[in-house]
Amino acid sequence: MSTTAMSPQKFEQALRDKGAYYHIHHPYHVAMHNGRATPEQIRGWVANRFYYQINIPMKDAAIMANCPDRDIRREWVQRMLDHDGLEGEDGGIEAWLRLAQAVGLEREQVLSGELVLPGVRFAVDAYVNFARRASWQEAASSSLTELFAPHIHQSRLDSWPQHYPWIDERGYEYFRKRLSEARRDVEHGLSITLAHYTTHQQQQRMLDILQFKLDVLWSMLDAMSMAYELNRPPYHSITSERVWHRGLGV
Ligand code: AHQ
Repeated sequence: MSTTAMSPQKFEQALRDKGAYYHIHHPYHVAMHNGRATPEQIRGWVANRFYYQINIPMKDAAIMANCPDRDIRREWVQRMLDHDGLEGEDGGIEAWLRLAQAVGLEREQVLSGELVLPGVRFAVDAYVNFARRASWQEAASSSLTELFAPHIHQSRLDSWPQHYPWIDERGYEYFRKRLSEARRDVEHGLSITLAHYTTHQQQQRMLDILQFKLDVLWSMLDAMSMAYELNRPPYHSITSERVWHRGLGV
């Protein structure tokens, strides 16, 4: 087993090869892509992914709080603004709420967090807590699942309108918005990553960090599969009520 460091080119390719485990390949996502998702499964996905979306700015703020480099912070702050918006510019969280309304969810219900499944909450919280306690470089590099994000956003824009005519197309603005934002994020995240991980051991650590983030995304869809495909939401054998803990702090 080689213990010499990979060249930056080989290291980047090793990161890109992790795309094999991206959640675009998860059966839940494949069903949505192929038009086999029910309205309840689409709505469940949108309401649960909202918890991920509103936590991204807090994750990015945690990275900035740990980062002493002004030039890095000046660039990283854009990610928070992309989601939280600016004066006169809605931002991604607002766009996601428009997606929620476009699939037939009530804005207030999504904001309440009552539909967020425990498994989704734990996965997202694991990501945010990792960003809070890891070095800013490791937390920044964990965003590199976005290497694969433009493809997944484009795949939704290509397939959902034809499969789900009942979804108001104005809701797709978020996916269009992320096509360019994700590409810009990846450029910055990749430059930080290729500069930071230079030894064999560090590079193996980064591959493990990326796998952790892939696990976060995959586990979210596993929780949704249990609830919305297998009809086994938490406590389903005891009650049909949504009795699990909440606390979406928007
Ligand atoms: O909409 C997404 C987004 O804003 C981000 C930020 C980034 C990060 O900092 O980890 N990751 C990410 C992702 C978004 N959308 C996901 C999707 O499937 O729509 C993909 C996800 C990612 O690949 O990490």
